[in-house]
Amino acid sequence: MRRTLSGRAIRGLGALTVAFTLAGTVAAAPASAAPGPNLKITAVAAEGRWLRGDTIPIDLQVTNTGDAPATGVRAQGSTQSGPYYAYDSNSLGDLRFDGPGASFQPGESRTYRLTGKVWTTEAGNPLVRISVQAAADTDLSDNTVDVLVALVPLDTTERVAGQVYGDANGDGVAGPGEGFAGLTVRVESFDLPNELVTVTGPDGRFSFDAVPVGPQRGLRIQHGPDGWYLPTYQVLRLDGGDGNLAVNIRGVRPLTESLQASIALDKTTYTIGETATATVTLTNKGTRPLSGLYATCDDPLGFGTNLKIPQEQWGAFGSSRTGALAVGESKVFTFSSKVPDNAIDFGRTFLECEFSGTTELAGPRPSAEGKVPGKRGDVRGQVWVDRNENGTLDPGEGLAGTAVSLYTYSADEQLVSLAQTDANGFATFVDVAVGEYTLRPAAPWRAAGDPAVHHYAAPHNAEWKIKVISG
Ligand SMILES: [Ca+2]
Ligand SMILES: [Ca+2]
Ligand SMILES: [Ca+2]
Repeated sequence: MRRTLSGRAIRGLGALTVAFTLAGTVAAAPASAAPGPNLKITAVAAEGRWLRGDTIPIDLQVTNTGDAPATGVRAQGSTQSGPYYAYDSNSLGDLRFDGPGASFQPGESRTYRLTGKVWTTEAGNPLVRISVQAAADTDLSDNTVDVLVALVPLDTTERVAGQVYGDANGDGVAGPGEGFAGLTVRVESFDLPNELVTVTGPDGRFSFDAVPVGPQRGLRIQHGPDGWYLPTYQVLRLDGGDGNLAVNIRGVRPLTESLQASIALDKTTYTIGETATATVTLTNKGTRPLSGLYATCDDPLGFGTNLKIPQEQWGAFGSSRTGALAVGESKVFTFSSKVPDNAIDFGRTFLECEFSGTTELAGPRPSAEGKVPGKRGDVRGQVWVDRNENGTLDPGEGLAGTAVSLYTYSADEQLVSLAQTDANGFATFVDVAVGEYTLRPAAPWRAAGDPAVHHYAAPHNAEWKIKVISG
């Protein structure tokens, strides 16, 4: 049995959110059912405001209404009319047409969620025919179902409205006087015929009456007043519903303005394996209570040199992200942590933490370090001059026969080692403790950029290359 969808039925669909199973859901049982397996299928597209590019599910139920097991059960779908619905055959699971097929006992019923997408911009709605088959099905009239996938019509538009504001009192909502007036707001998308532009009113509000639907419409906001962190771009989904009538763009002051954070270590020098004690102090120096605060202590360079603080030791400031500080309140944390083995290869250990908030931006990132002395070695590198001014080190650009000095990387810059470059500009400082240094060539030369020499033990060591200029 085959049924087709009439034009009148399509026009009568009306509401977009409704999808229909149009045929085959109820098949009259034969007057005298023959013995054997008899599969029956029903299917319906999930409700939703579906756009091109969305993953659109179709739920199908397969039942063996016969009196014998059904074997070799497979399903497939095809688009009968309208834009092509490309489905993922893996989503059919054991019903996959290219698989061995599933089995259904008499009376057994299972549901499957087929997923697919419509990419084409052809108008209309896909009519998808889904059929199941089994060996020796006694009645084929109920093995096929046509499903209409109702898409949001391409010419649909939607109102987009919102408010841009600076949340001065930190309560998460736009209060009186917090709106940012006079900011340009744009809706951008590669497939829009022209960019839509407006300007926020005195209370920071903006609106666009009719923006064409699309899964990703960019909303771009002009930068806010100085000192405010304002999200200047966000992606909106426009599906013709009313989901974008209150697009609130919240600006915040940087958390560094209110949260003061410091880290101190109990010693300046550690031996490997020793336990270091760190004291972390947080103070709310601002004019409003802070909440949703949390700490993240990491090892940004990935060298394994940093002290590890288990997240649970932060209490509310840990993974629950519920740390709070009243105005003027301080909290002091004390942690003990073993100096990691890797620290000796770099000559230092660190504790670096970033403090942030669930509704805050740009928090403080304090750090502290301790020396972990012991390893020494030669450190080799090259001094070069960009003679052809092409920005790269070319053959013959090493600076030959020049004295170079290595100084400590510290305010008092103490001389550590001296060396002389060879014919190709290479120099080796012999038996130097691992650590951070500054290189200074003899006059008239000076470093053109960063004069840092990072001297690490193997296997972390690397040759330095420092470009110099005259004068
Ligand atoms: Ca059947
Ligand atoms: Ca507010
Ligand atoms: Ca060059």
